[in-house]
Amino acid sequence: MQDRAVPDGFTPYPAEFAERYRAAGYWRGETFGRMLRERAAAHGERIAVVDPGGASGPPGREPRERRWTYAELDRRADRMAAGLLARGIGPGDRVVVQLPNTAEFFEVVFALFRIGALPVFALPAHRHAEIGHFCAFTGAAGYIVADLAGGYDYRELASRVRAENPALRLIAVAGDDPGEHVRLADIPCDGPGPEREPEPGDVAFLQLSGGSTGVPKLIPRTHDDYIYSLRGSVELCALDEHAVYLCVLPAAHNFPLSSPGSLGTLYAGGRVVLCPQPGPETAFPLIGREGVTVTGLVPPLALLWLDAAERGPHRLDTLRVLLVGGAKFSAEAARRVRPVLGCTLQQVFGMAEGLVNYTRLDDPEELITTTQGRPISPDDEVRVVDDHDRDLPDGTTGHLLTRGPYTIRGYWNAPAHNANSFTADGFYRTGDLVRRLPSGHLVVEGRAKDQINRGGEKVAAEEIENHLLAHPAVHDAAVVSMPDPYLGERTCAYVVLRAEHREQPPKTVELKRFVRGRGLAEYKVPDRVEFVEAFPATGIGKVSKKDLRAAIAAAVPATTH
Ligand code: OOB
Repeated sequence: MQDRAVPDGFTPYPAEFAERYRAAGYWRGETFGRMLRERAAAHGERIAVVDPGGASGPPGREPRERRWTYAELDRRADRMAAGLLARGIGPGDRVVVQLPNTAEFFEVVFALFRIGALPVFALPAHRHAEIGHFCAFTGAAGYIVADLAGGYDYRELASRVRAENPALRLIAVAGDDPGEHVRLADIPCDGPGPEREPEPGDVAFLQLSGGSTGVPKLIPRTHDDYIYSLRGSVELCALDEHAVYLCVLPAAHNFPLSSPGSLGTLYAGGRVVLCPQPGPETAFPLIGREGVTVTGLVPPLALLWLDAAERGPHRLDTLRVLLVGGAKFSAEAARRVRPVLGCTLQQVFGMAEGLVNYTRLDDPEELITTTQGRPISPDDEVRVVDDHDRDLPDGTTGHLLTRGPYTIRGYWNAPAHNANSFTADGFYRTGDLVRRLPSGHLVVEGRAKDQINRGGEKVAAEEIENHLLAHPAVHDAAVVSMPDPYLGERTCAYVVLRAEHREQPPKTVELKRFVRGRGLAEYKVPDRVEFVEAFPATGIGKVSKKDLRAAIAAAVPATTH
């Protein structure tokens, strides 16, 4: 257990900025623990979380619906906090949380917030390679998982991770466990709570970066900065205590968590309905039954919903706002939202590192459908620069740099990366290529970072290349995006084989199986593998990914998928 709630490796906001953000009223000294306490005091009998069941457990298990009021969530968070403390989880400890869209997610996360322990927000899709890294890199004291979800048994993963990480003091399983781990349901107790409350400037949790490096970097967010982004989002998305937010994407991801997401909805005193599966066959009946008013989707899901809504009569009339973000939403698809779903589209271009842009609800339809919005805060500083960090005029595409009241000043414990990812004066290099309109709206034009955006799921090329390089037949590997009409992009791995393997090259499926076998999230397994004798080179002899992208785009026109 650490003495200090702010762990080493956090780059604080410089004092003059912190003062300015406080003076401007952005940072109001709120914490998540107190926020829930206050909502429970103000409207304890209102429903906070609806979990229809069905997101976890063995196939065929009868879904068990849960509806928790604010008072109940508050009480559960206290009892869970007391139980976790009793089992040795203390202030400053890191706890990897990997739960599907279930009510326990909120019980656990608010308990950790109250203790001042830091949830590390893993996604259900992560496997051994990712979870092992999060545990080792953060020196995690706990790991909290579901029993079974999406046909995968997380308890086996937990056993393996425990064997490799002696620092893990607690593995807790939401659901059934035959005895190796602790059942989450057995943890809550009426023991004492934390001795001291976390401070608003403390790190509240570690979020994951989409990443462009060998391993994902971790993003420390404070209570103050994150709650400001929630308050701003709640205002721009016009949420109040009558809001009913359907959480469709994995709850731990920054978009459904905070834009305005489930935490924004709880901040507003509204109701969060958890969607166990993202498809329209599950989501549409829930929207009708629960009177959902707002939800957020990545573009491929939005397309799926639009097609389904066009096909049949559905009760979607309560839906007021559909947020779409995580990847570029095409203008053609964007124009279909209002006529087909009968609600306002709000594009959101955000990043777990901070900056979030929204189109405004009363923007003209043209801005709503063709831009990715403008920043939440008047104090979000946005620069669009050329390759030498020189500012470009509006209308010219360049690199997006940003600094502001809810954008981090550094990744967690990553000084070498920080030197590359931030300017000397603290601007975050987003790796996105954007064009700014005179209204301040941004249009995302592309990406300079070495990443593939697979329908909102980010794949760092280097990470996959490293796994491919571990194969005995692979001499070199370069992973690039290829166009796809549904996901926007998919991954293509170009591979140069070792000379002795060229006669009998491994099959594509074999390489995919190999990567999968290294314990990677399924969305990172290359969609396509191309064998080449050598890579095209740039003028200075580096692999020209631009040429590789052009080659695969020509070979696989977007429409053939
Ligand atoms: C969201 O967060 P991350 O951290 O998974 O990914 C951030 C990156 C951005 O840098 C950009 O490359 C891309 O995702 N992105 C978009 C986009 N929204 C995100 N690219 C084009 N158009 C958009 N609308 O993805 C995220 C976090 C909070 C809210 C929404 C999305």
